[in-house]
Amino acid sequence: MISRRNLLGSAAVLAGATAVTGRVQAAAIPEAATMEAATMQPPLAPPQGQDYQPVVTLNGWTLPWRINGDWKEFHLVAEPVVREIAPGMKAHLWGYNGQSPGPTIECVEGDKVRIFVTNKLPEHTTIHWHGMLVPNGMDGVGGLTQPHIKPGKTFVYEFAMKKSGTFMYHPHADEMVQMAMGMMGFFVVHPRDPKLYRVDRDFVFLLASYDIDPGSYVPKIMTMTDFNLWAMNSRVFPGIDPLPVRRGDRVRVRVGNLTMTNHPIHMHGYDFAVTCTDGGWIPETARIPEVTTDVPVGAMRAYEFVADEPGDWALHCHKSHHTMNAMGHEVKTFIGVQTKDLVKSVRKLVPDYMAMGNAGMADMGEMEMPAPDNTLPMMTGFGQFGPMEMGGMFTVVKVREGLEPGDYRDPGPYKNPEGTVAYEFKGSPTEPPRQQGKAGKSKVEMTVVKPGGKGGHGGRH
Ligand SMILES: [Cu+2]
Repeated sequence: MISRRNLLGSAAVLAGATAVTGRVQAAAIPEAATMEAATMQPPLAPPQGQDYQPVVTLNGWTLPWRINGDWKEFHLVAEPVVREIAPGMKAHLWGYNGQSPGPTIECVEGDKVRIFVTNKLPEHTTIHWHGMLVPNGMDGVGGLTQPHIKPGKTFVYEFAMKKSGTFMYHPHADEMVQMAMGMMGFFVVHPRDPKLYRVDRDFVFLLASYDIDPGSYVPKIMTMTDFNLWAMNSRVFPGIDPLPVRRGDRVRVRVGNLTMTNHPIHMHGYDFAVTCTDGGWIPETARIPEVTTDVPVGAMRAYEFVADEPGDWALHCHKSHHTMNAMGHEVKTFIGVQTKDLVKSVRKLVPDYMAMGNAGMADMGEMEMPAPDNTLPMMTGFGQFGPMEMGGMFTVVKVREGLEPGDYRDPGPYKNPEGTVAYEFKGSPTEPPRQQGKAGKSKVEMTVVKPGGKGGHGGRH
């Protein structure tokens, strides 16, 4: 028989035990894994008793965890890092565990997660778990929901995964600086039912932008819109990993945007449907077919397709300035300008001077322009058919027959079946005369209307 006193007693013991469990176990900090490489690391297989298709982080990795009782424990270290943005350029950023972005955190709906965050930055920080449903005091807003994590200190975040989905983490302390410096990471929560929303390949990346002057290493943190490096996982083309996919795979691509502008992410070769946002899964009846999905600032989109058409399919931001590197926006437009005489006179002062751009800028894709150290060419990269004239947020989905599950190595350029590549016309060289419509026969007449004297806006120009 349980007396009232006993009942109270055991409840107190239970409550005490829970508290003690939390504090005592949190006293032992798990080892913090760190990553030197800026290339895609193999996905981490689910632990025993759990089943999901692990995600793959472009040019990134997944944070190992340890099981402690019924908690999954992770350790993030906020610290200065050196990130290779693409071969030939390194940036001095802030990130987590040796890289920017930080490692991807992966777990399962219902998991209890304890995340240790050690601050090795020169200033305080916090971590906000973007999109995740957490107790208010775990939300990571410095000053509002917790004291800041001072340099040298470690804080502990503890929460249960209330729902599956696509999330990210980033500081909520001196945010403008810390995100401009590269502090961000992906957070994926898999459904408890392993069959729900299952795909064969699941890729993740975060969009970031940096403003790094040619020849320098540190991003200019005050830049608001005029960035010169548009990055996927703090990498730019041609440094971004391709997405190798086996023909027939169901594929998910998850994108988060932590830049200061929207990015219409466009993929060639397929139509797809957005299936998940940072707010949750989209019901099948509400999905619409698209080939471009706009990823707003501070938002995430996951889209899916079945890879039934082999090839090398471009995947990029559709803002054409975002597929360029180290772009100076003060460059003058020279299209149509006769620069010959100008070049002669400038060469008297600067012997190496070259005029570029009077027939477009494609020639920049081919040539190796002299540039300061640690500077990437504006448009670059070579494909099997020539220069690609790209940079920034651009990569390639490589759909191939018979890739092994879990094989994410670059399969090289696509071998197009004979007779399926656009080709040069080599028939009769004489073009038939261009047909002219009715309007073409008579001279087009234009009436120029001069601004009238009564007000308006033309008078003084
Ligand atoms: Cu963009």
